[in-house]
Amino acid sequence: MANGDGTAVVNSWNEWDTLREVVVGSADGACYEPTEPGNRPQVRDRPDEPFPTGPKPPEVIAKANEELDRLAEVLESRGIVVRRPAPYDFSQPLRTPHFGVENQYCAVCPRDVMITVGNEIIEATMSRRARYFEYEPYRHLVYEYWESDPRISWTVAPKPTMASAMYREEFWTWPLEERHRRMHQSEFCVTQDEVVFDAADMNRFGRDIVVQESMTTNRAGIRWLKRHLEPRGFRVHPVHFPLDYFPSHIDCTFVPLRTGLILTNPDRPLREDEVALFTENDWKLVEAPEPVLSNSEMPTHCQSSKWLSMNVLSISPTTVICEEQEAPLHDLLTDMGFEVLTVPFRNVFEFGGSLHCATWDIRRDGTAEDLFP
Ligand code: DAV
Repeated sequence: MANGDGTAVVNSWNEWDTLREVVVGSADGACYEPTEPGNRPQVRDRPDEPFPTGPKPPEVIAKANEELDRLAEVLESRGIVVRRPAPYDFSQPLRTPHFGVENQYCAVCPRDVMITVGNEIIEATMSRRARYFEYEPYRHLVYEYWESDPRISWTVAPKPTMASAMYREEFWTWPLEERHRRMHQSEFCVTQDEVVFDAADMNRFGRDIVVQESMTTNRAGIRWLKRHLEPRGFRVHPVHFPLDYFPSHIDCTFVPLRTGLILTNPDRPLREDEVALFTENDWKLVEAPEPVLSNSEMPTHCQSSKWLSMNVLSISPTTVICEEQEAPLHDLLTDMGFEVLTVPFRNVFEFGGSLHCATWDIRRDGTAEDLFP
């Protein structure tokens, strides 16, 4: 397989090996996410109020940037190289042959679009119109890495049309009972006709890649990943969390912390027949504690759940960075032998992500291990 000796400029095989270089997102130029067939953003607890459009207020952006900069400083203080996205005008509307959208989103969450799989960088197809060009703020970095080391490969996944036919708009109006009835069908707001995936629906475990089927990743997307990665020596495992009726991105649901240990979401158990892969290989699944903030205490325009609490960033198999107010999680991790570093990050929640979402690892120690022999 494409298994180097771990010395390439781009080298990251899992979520926890010692981190050497990372991209931290930026809120510069961020806009509110527009309403579109793949997304119905709502003002928290006031679903009838119109969701704002256009650029986010400068003070909201400044507060998030302060926390992102602080994270960058903490990482640098640990000797990790930190890179940032290039400026990008997200207020530009988009018009393609298949859709138009009034503005784009932001570069707070590189994890959603970019993924390092071993020595390869993959740009995800993305699932929402406003995020179609979200790879652009990272392209200067991709070119730099790709030019500097011939061992790096770079793949852009096929762009879907994002035409109306790609979406199932009734999804948004299904009553709860209907969602429950359909929970094992894995049919959400995107249909199965085109290849669709966000990078954040993947977890990396050495030569095994786990992919969640979700609102942002369909079965064709998983098939594409399988056909792309398996000839390169990886194994791709689809996973499902049937009680999550609005699944999007795996990193608030299933969070590997080191070899043999995964932090899980007590509200979203892994489908029963999929647990065996982990338990039969002696992996321990440990439930995250109840988050400190309830869903209604999350920022007004945040579209993610309270489980951003468990969206932690591992900088080594023994050191984890957590949001500073999540004391029950700090205690659990400390009890399990981790060194816990904390940073304030609540103002970044407004943009839909926490520490894992807001980063993209470029280089960690290690090579392709077989963790599920
Ligand atoms: O579980 O609330 C988080 C999405 C992070 N990008 C959730 C989704």
